[in-house]
Amino acid sequence: MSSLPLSSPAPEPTSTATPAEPAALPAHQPAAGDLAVLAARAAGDDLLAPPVRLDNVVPAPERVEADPSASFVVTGDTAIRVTAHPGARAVAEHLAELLRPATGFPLPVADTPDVEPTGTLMLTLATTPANPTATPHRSIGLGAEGYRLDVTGAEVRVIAETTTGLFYGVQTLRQLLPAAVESQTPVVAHWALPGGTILDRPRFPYRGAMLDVARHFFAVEDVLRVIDHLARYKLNHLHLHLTDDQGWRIAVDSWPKLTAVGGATEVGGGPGGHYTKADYQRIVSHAAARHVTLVPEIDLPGHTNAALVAYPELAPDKLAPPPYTGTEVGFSYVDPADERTYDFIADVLGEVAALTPGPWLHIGGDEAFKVKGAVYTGFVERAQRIVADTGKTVVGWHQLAPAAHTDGRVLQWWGTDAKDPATADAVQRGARLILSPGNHAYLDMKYAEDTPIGHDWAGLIDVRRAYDWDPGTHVAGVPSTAVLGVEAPLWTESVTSLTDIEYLLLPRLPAIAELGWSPRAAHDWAGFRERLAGHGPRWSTAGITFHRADEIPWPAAPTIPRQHTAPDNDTTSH
Ligand code: TNX
Repeated sequence: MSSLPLSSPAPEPTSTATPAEPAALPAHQPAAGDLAVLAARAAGDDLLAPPVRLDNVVPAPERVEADPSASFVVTGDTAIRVTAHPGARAVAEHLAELLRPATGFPLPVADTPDVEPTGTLMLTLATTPANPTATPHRSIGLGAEGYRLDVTGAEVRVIAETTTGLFYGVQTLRQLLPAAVESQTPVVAHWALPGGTILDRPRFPYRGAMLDVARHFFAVEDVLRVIDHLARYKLNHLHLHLTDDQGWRIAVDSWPKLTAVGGATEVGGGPGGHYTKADYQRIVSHAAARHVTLVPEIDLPGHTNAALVAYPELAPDKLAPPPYTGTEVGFSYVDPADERTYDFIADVLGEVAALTPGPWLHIGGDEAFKVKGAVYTGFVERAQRIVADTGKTVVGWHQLAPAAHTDGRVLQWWGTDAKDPATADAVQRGARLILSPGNHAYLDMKYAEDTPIGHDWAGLIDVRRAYDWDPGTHVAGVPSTAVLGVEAPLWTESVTSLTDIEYLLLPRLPAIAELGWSPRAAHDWAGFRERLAGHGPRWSTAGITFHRADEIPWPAAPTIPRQHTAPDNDTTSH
């Protein structure tokens, strides 16, 4: 990074799990006068430094045509103009909020009824009723999430058919500015964007991550921050694993003991916790503002010990089991032979559906080892009908496969051997697949033997292993047309803090994001690791923890030359 923060970036979260990221400033800070000198020098350096390359974007865009002769410089006079439309205006405000802290520029936002807004930085929604004919991008059809970005010496223009497309254009624009743009305090830098055109749209419509908030509970703020990480990489779904043996995390008014009793535990015996409906709504709206859809999971019929502790009437023997704070799986289940169980499911799914604007309800279905054969499929078929009655579409782990097909049904593949006749058969009968192969996409797997947290039952997953597979051809007998997309699950048996979450997510989450977004023709490990490397300084500057995987050629940490001998006789050179 060739720019100089004028004050320290946000502090790195600390954890023994995370190798300390070199700070942007040395521990011993230069005096104010030195800072001014260094700032001027950094600004001068930056004037000479080339801007970020136009193709240096993660996930890789569909088409990039660089114009090396042009670059646009964001200055204190830059203004954002946007098509008059509430959603488009919200994206323009989001852009301004991304750029204001580091640049210190006012970046006023104004909307306009003009078919083509004019100004310096323009976001054009091409298909508003006021603007039915403005489709200069028709050549590729940008669709529901695509965008076109044009950068010339005079202006920057993002065009899309939807506000989601505009949002993704803005995420790309953010990556094309120097890493210092991630600073939360003003930085002296040359805010250049590389010239040229990007035409971009996703390969798959479903691109997601899962956070297990049941094994360990995580505060709303932590979930919001994970959503921010998703949005950066154009991931559009957050699957929340809300219930498991160790804890029930979502308030259900008609069954209040689920949270009061079932929510008060977690792995290791901590106090657990749960989301009130207001908490959940905060998550929903933060996600919506970042074009992320929430996918709530109520895991059934297994993984239900917390529910049985709260309501023993749901247990097969009608006896309350002890609360569970270990990490075994497959021992608990709600009684499939009792009608009360289906009342419970209808109440819970009804309330969760009412809180959730997105189309999906995930009903788990994994590792119900004690509910077998026809009893299992019968249970799943009833649960699927209950989901349909809420107006939502069912998602479940691929163990749901043998049950009857129901409209729109989506299975989530978490196998490690890339073949399963029952799943292929369910796809033949109309199911679509989300790809989360345990041996590539499970972000709770360790990177390497010495990774301090995580599992290894599906093997070690370094960045290359997370990246080098093809969701379109991965499962035998499942054509790419049946693949809805990809999801990276993060189970949290050994994950106890936001720092731990970020350490496991980054840098593998962008690898999964690229598989979901970029055309297969763009798949290239050598190029990906180079592009990914530039994100290290972005995360450091933003105070985000990540694993400095040695497969990635991270740039050297920024250094500030010492101006004077330190009073403590420290002669270390920086
Ligand atoms: C398997 S994957 C599980 C989870 C565990 C995970 C740990 C799946 C659907 N079930 O219950 O947390 O392994 O990696």
